[in-house]
Amino acid sequence: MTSAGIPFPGGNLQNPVLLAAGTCGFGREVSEVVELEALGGLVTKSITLEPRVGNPAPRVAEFTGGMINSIGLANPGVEAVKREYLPWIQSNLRRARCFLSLAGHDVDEYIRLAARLDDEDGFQGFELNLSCPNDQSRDGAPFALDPVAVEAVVRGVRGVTSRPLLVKLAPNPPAPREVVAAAEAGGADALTLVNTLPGLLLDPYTGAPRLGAGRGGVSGPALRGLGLLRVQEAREWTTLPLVGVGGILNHHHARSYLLAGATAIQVGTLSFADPRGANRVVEGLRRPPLPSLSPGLKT
Ligand code: RRO
Repeated sequence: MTSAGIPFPGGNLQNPVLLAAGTCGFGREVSEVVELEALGGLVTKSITLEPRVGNPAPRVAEFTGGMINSIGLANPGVEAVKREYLPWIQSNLRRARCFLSLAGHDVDEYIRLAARLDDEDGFQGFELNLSCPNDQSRDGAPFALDPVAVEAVVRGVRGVTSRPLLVKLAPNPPAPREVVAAAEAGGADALTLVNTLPGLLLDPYTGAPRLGAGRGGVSGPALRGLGLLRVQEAREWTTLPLVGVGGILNHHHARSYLLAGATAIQVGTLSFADPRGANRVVEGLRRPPLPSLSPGLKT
């Protein structure tokens, strides 16, 4: 990190720590507890063309290694975001960068979303969410598992905006290298690795799913090893900036992602347990590493 910040699509980041999509609403919702302007930035809840009510409760459940969610893309829809949320972002975020997360049923929906938002002010770029494990479009198979679908969405959106495009990928594609190549071929400016991993928690006595929707997406420490692997291997395959996300609880974990080749990192699950956790990661990264302690450090 230089005093001028970290080069990143859409403008330098003041530090490499962003809030992950779906964990901070549109910024305003968390602004009384999180010091947003001390962060590198945030990614909003995924936005769809029409409002979505989301899945039945409970939508989140904890387990020893993290948590599982099935929010079901609950969001107010693009027109309400323009009317009710973007003005706040525009007047309140100066130093922190903002990326709008977009999600759709098909290529056309992503294109229409980007086109409707492109002329608005207050944000730097888009994060295309191609990897929601809780969307039943395409028979529940996220775009990010299929290189052909990834390239089609990214190329389609690239055709309607010159803003930076981050592309959020899944942790479990059958052919990870092909997916990375497809996102790059379509015109991605950066890759966000990774979204949550499909999973299921059951009540051990009744067998009932702990989530109202049944299955969901696993996040938190259980995901960190896979997230790091996806970042490190992507670093071998592309020169695009990478944003690492998955199980970051502290600055040690953030450092691991940066050493694996990420330019920036996102904090997600941590914020639910500790809303100021991302601010603490920023503060921890400012302190010099302690190499003499690191060999025995269990992170
Ligand atoms: O809303 C969700 O259920 C959700 C989304 Br869009 C996503 O990308 N990842 C996730 O774990 N949950």
